Amino acid sequence: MKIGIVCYPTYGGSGVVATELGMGLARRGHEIHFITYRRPVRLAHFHENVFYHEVDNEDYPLFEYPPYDTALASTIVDVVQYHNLDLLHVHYAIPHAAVAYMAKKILLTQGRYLPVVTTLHGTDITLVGNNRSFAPVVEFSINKSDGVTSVSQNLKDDTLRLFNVERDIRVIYNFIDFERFKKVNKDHFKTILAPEGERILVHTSNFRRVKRVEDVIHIFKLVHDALPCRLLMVGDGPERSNAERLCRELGIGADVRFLGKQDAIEELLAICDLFIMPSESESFGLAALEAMACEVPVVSSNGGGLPEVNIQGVTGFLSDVGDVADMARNAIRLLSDDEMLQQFRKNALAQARRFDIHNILPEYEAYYAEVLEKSSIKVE
Ligand code: GMT
Repeated sequence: MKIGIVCYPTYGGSGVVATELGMGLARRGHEIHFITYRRPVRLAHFHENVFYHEVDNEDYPLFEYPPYDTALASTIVDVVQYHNLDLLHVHYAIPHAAVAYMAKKILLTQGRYLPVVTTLHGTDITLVGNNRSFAPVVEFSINKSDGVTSVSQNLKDDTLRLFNVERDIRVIYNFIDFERFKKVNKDHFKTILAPEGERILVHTSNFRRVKRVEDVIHIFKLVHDALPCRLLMVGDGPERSNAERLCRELGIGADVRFLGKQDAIEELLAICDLFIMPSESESFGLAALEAMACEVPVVSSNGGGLPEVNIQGVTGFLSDVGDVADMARNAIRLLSDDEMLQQFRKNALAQARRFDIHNILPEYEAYYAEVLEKSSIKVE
């Protein structure tokens, strides 16, 4: 198939999933065309069957906000026409699903039907999409897509609860590539970061409010009071300076390392004992899955789709959102018991294998085939 993929190219779950999906499909022989305003972070090297089309968002003194949607729609039309795409897959509803509808309408005037699949990732539904300034367009464009997928059952349920959706939504989970995410020996890192054999806790995110980064610090403070440990904070975003200030206030600054954005996240996960994810809501929690694939158990909130990924008492523990005392208790329990920690490490890996890229990619391929078949009936 010739597939166009529209996504956000920056650090963030939806862009990562879209890029890994495209590269995985290309390895399976499909021709993939990424259409974004910047080269996706994970598309660093040359890949056979992969094309990249940059959206040229012309600026002009009249524009306070350059009209990205218009530029994106024009680029989609252009790429579909000249590369003869079979299908367009847009990731994150805002504004991609609405822009895809516009491109589809333009292409129809030229006698070409462009089937569109929209993947809902989370905040496009639960946080931003639900906002009054976007909701009518989100609802409309979901209903106008030829296929809609969501990354968890919980996100599907939320979408049906929050919007008047007339079409079926297919759950296709986030996935993980074990070629990259696996436990490797990085003991030399461990010697540098935890020279006395301290336990290492880790949090990775985009440091937005929804991640409740300050909860991570409060949890760590309680664990730190109970046993020798260090915390790695990976990523960057608006809440980072608050978190750094809180560490200083709590007197734990020396044992917390803010590492900023990191590409080789798997190398850091390799030396970690516990992943902390106290998010307000998480449609799936790709970062937790990445940790589990590297045999790191997870202490998380039970917000959104997290219970579909992190299994209570098996791969980690779940607590109510904001219950830092309970999360800290669970962390201390796990980190103080070697046997239990080893068992949870194994369980985490076994659970992560359910989301192996080799199982999930065929689900997307089958779904595309279904959508294409229905679309061909429409054209006839
Ligand atoms: O986590 C974020 O805020 C980034 C966001 C995105 O769309 O880039 O991530 C969402 O999509 C990921 C991939 O499908 C999911 O694994 C994350 O759980 C989801 N984030 C939230 O729901 C907060």
